[in-house]
Amino acid sequence: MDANTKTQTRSTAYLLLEGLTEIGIDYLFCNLGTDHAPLIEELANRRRLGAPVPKVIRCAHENTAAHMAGGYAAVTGRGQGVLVHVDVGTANAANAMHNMLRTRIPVLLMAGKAPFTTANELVGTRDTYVHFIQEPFDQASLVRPYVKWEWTLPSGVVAKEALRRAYEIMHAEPQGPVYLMMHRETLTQELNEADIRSHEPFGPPARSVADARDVATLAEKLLAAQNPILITAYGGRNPNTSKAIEALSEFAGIAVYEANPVSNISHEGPCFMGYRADEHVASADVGLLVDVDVPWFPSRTEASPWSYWAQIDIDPLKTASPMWSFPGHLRLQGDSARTLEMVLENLDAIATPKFRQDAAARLERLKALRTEQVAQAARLAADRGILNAINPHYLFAELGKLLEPTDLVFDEAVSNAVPLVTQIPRPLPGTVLRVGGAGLGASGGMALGAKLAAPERMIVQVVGDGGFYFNVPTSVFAASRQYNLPFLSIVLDNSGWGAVKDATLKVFPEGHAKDAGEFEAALCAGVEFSKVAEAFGIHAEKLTDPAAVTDALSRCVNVVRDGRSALLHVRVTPI
Ligand SMILES: Cc1ncc(C[n+]2csc(CCOP(=O)(O)OP(=O)(O)O)c2C)c(N)n1
Ligand SMILES: [Mg+2]
Repeated sequence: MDANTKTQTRSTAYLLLEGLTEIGIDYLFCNLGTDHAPLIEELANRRRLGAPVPKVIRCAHENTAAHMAGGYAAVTGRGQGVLVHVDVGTANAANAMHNMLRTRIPVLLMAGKAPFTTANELVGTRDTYVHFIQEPFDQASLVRPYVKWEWTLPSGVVAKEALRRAYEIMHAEPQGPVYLMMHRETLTQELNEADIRSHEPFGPPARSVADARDVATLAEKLLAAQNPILITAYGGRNPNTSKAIEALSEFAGIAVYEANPVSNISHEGPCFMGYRADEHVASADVGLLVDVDVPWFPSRTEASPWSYWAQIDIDPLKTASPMWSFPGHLRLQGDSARTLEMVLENLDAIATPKFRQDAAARLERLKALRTEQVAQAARLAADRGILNAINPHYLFAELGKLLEPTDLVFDEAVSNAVPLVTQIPRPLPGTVLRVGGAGLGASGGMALGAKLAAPERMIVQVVGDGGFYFNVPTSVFAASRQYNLPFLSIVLDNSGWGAVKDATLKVFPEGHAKDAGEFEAALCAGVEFSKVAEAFGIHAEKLTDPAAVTDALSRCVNVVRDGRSALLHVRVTPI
C-alpha cells in the first residue's frame, strides 16, 4: 500500500485476471508454459485474497482447449478465454481459430510472448533455453487470417481497456476470435491501481436490421412468386430465426432447405424440405439465402437468369473470404430473425386473396412432400447392414429414438453427415451442430465445452475414424474425466478417409486411381478405439453386428445419462 495515495500496487497479471472476470470470462481453457508464471502466481494470490478469478480448465492439447471455448460459446453466446503457450501453442490452436471464425463464434485467444530482457533488467527476464528460441518475427501471423483483432499488450496500464475492446470485437457480428499477446515482463509489471481506467460502459454494437424500404421490396417479390425457396445453414444459431423462417414459409408456402448445415433450424417446420436445395435452385423464381455460406456448388448448379435472389445475413458479403459469388439482387445485412419478421409483417399487409390461396396450395404440396421424405428416410433405415458394415442410416435412426429434443449432437460425421441429419429428429433449433470450418478435430472439444455450459443436457459427439485422430482423443477424454464432463462419443469406423476417396472419384470418375483401387484413403486396420477411451476410465464398446445396435446404443446412452462418458466404436459400411 502506498501511504501517500492510499492505493495498492498490483501486477499486470493481477489486473488482467480481474479484467477477465469483469468482462464475463468465467473460464480460461488453458495449455500452459513458462510464459504464464506471472498469471499462475496471481491466480493463487487472488484466490488467497478471495478475489474472483476465471475457473481454469487445463487441457492436455490446445485443440481441446480452443474447441471447448467454442462449444461453451455456441451454447451460451458468450466468448471465453483460451490461454496458450507463445508461438507453439498458438500454432496448435490455429485449426480451432479457423473453425471458430468460420462458425462465427467468439473466442478470446491469449498467448504469452517470450521475455525480451536477458539479464535481469526486469522481473520475468529470460531464464531458460526456450526463451531464446520462442520469439518469431510475427507471432500473430500464425492466426491472423482467423482473428478479427490482435494486439500485443504494451503495458498493464491498458490491460483492462484492451480486454474490453477484445470483448466488444469478438461479440460484434459477425462474431469471431480475437488474439491478445503478452510479454512476461509486461505481466510482472507493478502498477498503481489508481492509474488503471476501469468500468467505462462498454459492449458490442447492437444488432442491425434491414432498411424498411428494402424489406418492402422483398415482400412484393414474394407476393408475385410462384415457386419460392429459402436456403439456410446457420439459421439455428438464433432460435428466433428458426421461428421466423417457420412463420414466413408457412404463410407464403416457401420450400425451406438446409445446405451444408452448421446450426439447424427446427426440422419439424411445415415447409422443411431437407438438404437437396441444389435440385430446386434452377426452378425457383424467388430465392432467399438466409444465414448461409455455401447454398449450392455453382460448378454443378445454376440459378435461373430470371429468378430473383435476396440475401438476409449478418454477414452478406462474407468479408473473411477473398472470393464469394452467389446471386444477390438484394443483400440485407442484419439480424435475420427480425428482418424475416418484418418481411412477414409487410407481406401480410399486402397479401391478396389469390396470394393466400396459392400459398396455401403450395403449403399443402410441401407437407405431402415432407411426409414422403420421412417415409423414404424410414425405408433407408430399414436396411440394418451386415456384420462389420452397419448401415449408418439404421444406426442414426436408432440413436434418434434415444435422444431428447434438447440433447445436443456435435456432427463430425463427414461423409455420413447426411444420414445423421436425415435420421435423427431435431425439432429444436441449434441442437445438431457442426463447425462452419473445415478443420477436423472439433467435435470432442466442442462437446466438452457444451457440457460445461449445459450440464443438464446430454451431449453426443459423432465422429469419423479419421476425425477421431484429429480430435486428439487422449486430451479430450482426460478433460472429460478431470472435470467430470460426461458425453457420448460415437466413432464411425469406415476404415479410413471416405471423403478423400470420394473427392478423387468426383474429379476423376474413370481415372487411374479408380482402375487401381488406390485412393490413399485407408487408415491403420484393426485399431481398437475403445481401448483409448478405457485408458481414461470411460465406458467403451465396439459394435460390429447390426443386431446389437439397439442394445449397445441404449447401454451407452444410459451410462452417459448416469454421469459417465461412453465411447461406441461402430464398424460402418467401409469406404
Ligand atoms: C485438419 C484437417 N486435415 C485434413 C483434412 C482433410 N480431410 C477432409 S475429410 C477427411 C477424411 C475424414 O475421415 P473420417 O473422419 O474418417 O470421415 P469419412 O470421410 O471417412 O467419412 C480429411 C482427411 C481436414 N478437413 N482437416
Ligand atoms: Mg472414415
